[in-house]
Amino acid sequence: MTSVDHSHAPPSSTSQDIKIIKKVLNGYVGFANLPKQWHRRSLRRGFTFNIMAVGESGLGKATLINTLFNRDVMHKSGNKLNNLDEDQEDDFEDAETEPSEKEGEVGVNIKSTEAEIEEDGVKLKVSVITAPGFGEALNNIDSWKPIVDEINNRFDSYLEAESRINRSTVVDNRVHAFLYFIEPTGHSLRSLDIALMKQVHEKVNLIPIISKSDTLTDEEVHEFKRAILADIDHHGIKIFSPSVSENEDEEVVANTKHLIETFPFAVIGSTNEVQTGDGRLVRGRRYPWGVIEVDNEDHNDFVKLRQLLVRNFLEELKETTANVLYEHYRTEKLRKMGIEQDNAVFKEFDPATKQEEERALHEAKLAKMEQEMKAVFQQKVSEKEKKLQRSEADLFARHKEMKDKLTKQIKLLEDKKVQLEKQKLLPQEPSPQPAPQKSRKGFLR
Ligand SMILES: Nc1nc2c(ncn2[C@@H]2O[C@H](COP(=O)(O)OP(=O)(O)OP(=O)(O)O)[C@@H](O)[C@H]2O)c(=O)[nH]1
Ligand SMILES: [Mg+2]
Repeated sequence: MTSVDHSHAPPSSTSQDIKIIKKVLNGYVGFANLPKQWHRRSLRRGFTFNIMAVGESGLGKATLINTLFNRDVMHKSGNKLNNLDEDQEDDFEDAETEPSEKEGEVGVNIKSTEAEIEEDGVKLKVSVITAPGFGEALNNIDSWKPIVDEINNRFDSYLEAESRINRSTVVDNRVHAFLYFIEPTGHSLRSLDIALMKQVHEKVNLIPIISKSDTLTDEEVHEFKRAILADIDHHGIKIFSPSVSENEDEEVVANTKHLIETFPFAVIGSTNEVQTGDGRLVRGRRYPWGVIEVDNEDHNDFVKLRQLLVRNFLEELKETTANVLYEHYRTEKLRKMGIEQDNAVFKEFDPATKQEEERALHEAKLAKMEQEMKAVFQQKVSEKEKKLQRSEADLFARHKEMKDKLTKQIKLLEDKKVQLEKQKLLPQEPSPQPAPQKSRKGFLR
């Protein structure tokens, strides 16, 4: 930007040409502020995160979710299966207002619990979707169906909202993370586990976890993990794996790789504080032989799970849901409806195609310019040619004219010559006036 400093340039006519232009050296456009703007907007609107937690009854789903957000998001069941620390139950405050789930109900239901939590002024709306009744029937062949239906319905309502004209109000209810709770048997996956995971792995970010891992020894956990990964691999089940970008900080890369190596996480949950042998107050579970600490990486993988779900990869989970899983669902759905997606419509989103398009456009422009230049040149040449032709014709005409003139002169001279020669022959014949001719001859000499 330039500005004229009038104090240096008085408006007198004499100094009109001597304007002193001061350049304001301010190249700062201000887009570096974008993250802050985005941050403020996000703070105002808050973040949403939808987790589906599925596993058989009493596997510690509610406890783990509460441990994850460090508050009573979920209602804990009275099921004491594997609960070695029953006195902890007394401290629990029931935070959920929803009616108590599934007494005497048959089949799988879907339940959603919402909670809005705030940390340092940042709002997070968590929605926890559970499937009470899963795996409880005598025949669990179709146990997964209501779960898959729920995931699909959520995709469908997003698809519907997205195709409405006013998109600003689209609420994202899609499942961003799917925690599958594996019973700590120490053996291998059961057919129910495999059937469920196979049904959902292409629709959600599947995160299998071994729950209540305090009921297994370290060796058992190690062996169980190995067996689970082998099963998952054998059945071609895809589990969520955070992306590792080598461009990132070395420490971040190492940490992410370490997370992946620790799959599937073996976790414990507890919102109760207990005192350790050395007098520390920690979240954990007390045993006659000591305390198992929730937030201690040497004791279990809870800290890693929290990193994966909340601290480091919440955005990536949401992005993968939107860009990969939902996109896949949408394309498949449209294909089934007989609407083949016209990829040309999405061309501009593909940088390679866009670049190619721009190159083609540029080339076409160049070709057009070349054509125009050629045309101008051609025109100039033909004009010159015409001019040359015209002057050639001119010259020719002039040449002809001169030639004609000369021919005429030659003829005239020749005629004269003949006449003279005739006259020359005359003196041999008697001449009436010999003397003046002589004198003329003498004059000519
Ligand atoms: N040993 C042990 N017990 C746990 C752990 N997590 C939860 N429990 C106990 O297991 C019982 C069931 O826990 P919930 O969190 O209610 O389990 P749930 O999966 O929500 O159960 P349903 O709602 O019936 O499906 C409770 O008594 C918990 O105290 C754990 O990591 N280790
Ligand atoms: Mg529960």
